[in-house]
Amino acid sequence: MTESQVIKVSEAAAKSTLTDAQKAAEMRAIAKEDPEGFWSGIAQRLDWSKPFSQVKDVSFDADNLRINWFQDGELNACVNCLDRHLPERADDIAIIWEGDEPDDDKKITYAEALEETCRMANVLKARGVKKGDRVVIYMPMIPEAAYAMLACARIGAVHSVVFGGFSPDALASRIEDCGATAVITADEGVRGGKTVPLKTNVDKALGKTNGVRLVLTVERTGANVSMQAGRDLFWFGEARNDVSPECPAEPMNAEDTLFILYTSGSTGKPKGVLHTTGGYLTYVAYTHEMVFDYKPGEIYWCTADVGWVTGHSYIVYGPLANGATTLMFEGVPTYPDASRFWKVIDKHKVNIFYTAPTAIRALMRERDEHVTATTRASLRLLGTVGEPINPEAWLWYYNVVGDARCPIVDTWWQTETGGVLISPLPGATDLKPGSATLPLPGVFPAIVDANGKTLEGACEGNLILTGSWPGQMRTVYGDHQRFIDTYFKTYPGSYFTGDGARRDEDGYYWITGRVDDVINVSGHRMGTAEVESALVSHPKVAEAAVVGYPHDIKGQGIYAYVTLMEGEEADAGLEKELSDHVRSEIGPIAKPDLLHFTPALPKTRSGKIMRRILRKIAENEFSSLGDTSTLADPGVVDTLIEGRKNR
Ligand code: 6R9
Repeated sequence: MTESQVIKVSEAAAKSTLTDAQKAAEMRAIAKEDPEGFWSGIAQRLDWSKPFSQVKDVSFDADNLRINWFQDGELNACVNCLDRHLPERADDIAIIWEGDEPDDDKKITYAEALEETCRMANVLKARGVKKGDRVVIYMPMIPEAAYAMLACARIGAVHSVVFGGFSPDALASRIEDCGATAVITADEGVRGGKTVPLKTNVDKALGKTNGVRLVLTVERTGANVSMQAGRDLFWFGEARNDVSPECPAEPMNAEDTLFILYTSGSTGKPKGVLHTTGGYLTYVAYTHEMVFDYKPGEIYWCTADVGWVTGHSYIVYGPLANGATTLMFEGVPTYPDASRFWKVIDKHKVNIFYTAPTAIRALMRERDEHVTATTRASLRLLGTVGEPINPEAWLWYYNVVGDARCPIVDTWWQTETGGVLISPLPGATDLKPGSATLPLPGVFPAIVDANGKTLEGACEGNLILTGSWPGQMRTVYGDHQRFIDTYFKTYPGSYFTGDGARRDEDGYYWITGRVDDVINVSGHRMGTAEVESALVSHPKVAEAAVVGYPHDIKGQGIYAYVTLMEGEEADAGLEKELSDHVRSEIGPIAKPDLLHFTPALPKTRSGKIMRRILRKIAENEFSSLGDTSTLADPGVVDTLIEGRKNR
């Protein structure tokens, strides 16, 4: 496979009606010449209760940072996702829910989704939750998770969804950081035939933090969970039927906060990425239609979890703002067996399917019969997100899953960007396996070298964005300085993505991965510092250094170097103990894939750990360690290499 392989969409899109190249080129030109006119036009796709008079007020200057879009406009995100569709589509399906067990599913119309959302909003209101209050949502993939998000949006409360796989400790620190007063959860989650004790985890988390006055618990399994009088409320059994099915929507300013979502950065503490209402909703509605070429009546399925940004933007807000039918899947790709995705596609006649490279790689290892036993006849477009996709996985997805007739949109974006920034436009962009291709109209990336010099033509360096787009994050909740320092200081005047990228002679972008201390495990971001601080919080650990290394399925695996306290013995028992410790501190996704006990770490004379060397050793690249002369004790390197070879 060479990168020069180009897949022409004319063949790929034989059975589809897609964006034409001419229209895409015109949009790019307008966005460049008249960005304000361009975005003002795009924003008209939403219903504004008060129109905006100014499109944007933006400065990327770190000393005078301003990011405002549609600033004096007013709208409500929930109204835009639900109410406004009722005249035309009250009985159309908003959400197809596919449960963990293949015979468990249901369809929810727009009218039903609105009623459930209003009821939930009324329960929150009755318990004193008001505009600006923070509500943590810790839910499995059930429709009530979407109602919970939209109910918050309806009354102006700020939701912060915490992935159901996070531990009680990780949940507590997020509740604490955003000062949440309410939590919406379920008795248990169900995934891959196993249950997850969500309510019990909430109880444990609330033992460590104050301020939460309401825990609303949706009965998913009916398991026996403990309920604290005065604080805890069951949804079906108590709250839902006591409130009105109607609830007025709070008019929100375009720049009022819609949600906070925690993501890993290069320090130990996850950051609360904050998105506002008007710009975010405009951007996700626009990109959902452009990137997925969404046509009314089509069935669209994004396999992400609502705990991640992909679930926010492309399961809930984008599709619903467009009046689409969005499929929500509770389970995992391999339960009951590895054909589940393809069977669900046939069962619900899915037209557009969006998943992660890690899932594709895992399913590619299974026999192709799992795929070929299904028709997938309804499919016309495939998408990926979360990490670079290797060309082998791309081609398998294209040829086997898509029968060489569905274009693939490889969408590059981040929690911070709110929506997709770089992606093919299906029908308009020729595809190259492994490349996210070109920026969307209205998006202006550049590649710079380490000194900040903008590189032209074909080149490789760090990826920045030179101008704003409406879906951009506005701040780190509670730490605006961290926002400025992280994104706007490295390359003055531009937003720094933290990613490396290459641009080829056709102007196509190839994302090469993170250039900071963040690793991408199965498409989930993990800060190395977070895992390190979990490890050193164990009493037997003296020091830890964590790096990423190539992993066949996960993309990157977590490689942890650990030095023990004097007198402690490294053995398999302790290895498991430390793994379990990280799991309970953060969650299963942070569990090290490889634990390497070492008597010492490579340090400079000033005591800085040389991660470059640790990365190379983890990658088994012993011959290219680079300069080791600044190490306080160069002998450490030989010990580390010996240790690596014995793994
Ligand atoms: C949406 C999402 C963001 C990081 C990002 C980059 C990596 C995402 C990618 C991709 C190559 C793609 N990433 N999509 N790398 N090609 N199509 O994943 O958000 O969880 O914040 O992760 O993921 O490294 O910086 P988030």
